Amino acid sequence: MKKIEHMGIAVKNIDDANSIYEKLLGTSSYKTEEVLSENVITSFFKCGESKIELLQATNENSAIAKFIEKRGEGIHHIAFEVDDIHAEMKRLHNEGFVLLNEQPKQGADNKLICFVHPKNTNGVLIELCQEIKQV
Ligand code: CMX
Repeated sequence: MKKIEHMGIAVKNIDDANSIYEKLLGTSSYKTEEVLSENVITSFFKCGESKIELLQATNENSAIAKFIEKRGEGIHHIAFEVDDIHAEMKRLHNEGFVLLNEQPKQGADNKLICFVHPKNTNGVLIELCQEIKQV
């Protein structure tokens, strides 16, 4: 794992949350993106080498909607940047972690991603992400 790439924060309203995080971080969101496969709208802020990702559900089937219903708004996941997501997935699987997808999938912000179930990571949802290199 190279570094914490971003922290994901589940929010009820992305516009309201954008205003709060713009004030907090002293900078504007550099990207807003809907991820259809995850049923979310995301907004990204740069903070030094790391990022903050705000996540709003687009429908009730979204993991974000379920999370907010159960636990309220707050930190939803920590994402670690990796060089080789296939190798890291294999390593974590062999270590006994439960991966939530068998193959990496396309996530927001030009990344291949894979989630690790929070039940084996002390209650924290972990994301692996690898930058998709443009050829
Ligand atoms: N962090 C910590 N715990 C979480 C969690 C999270 N983000 N989401 C759910 N949980 C906990 C719940 O509180 C619940 O705990 P208890 O059993 O103690 O009550 C348990 O996990 C099961 O919760 P659930 O509501 O029944 O949810 P599911 O089991 O259906 O799904 C999870 C949980 C993590 C498997 C699912 O949310 C998932 O697949 N997440 C990965 C995908 C995702 O989060 N996508 C949205 C973000 C996409 C992006 O970043 O672009």
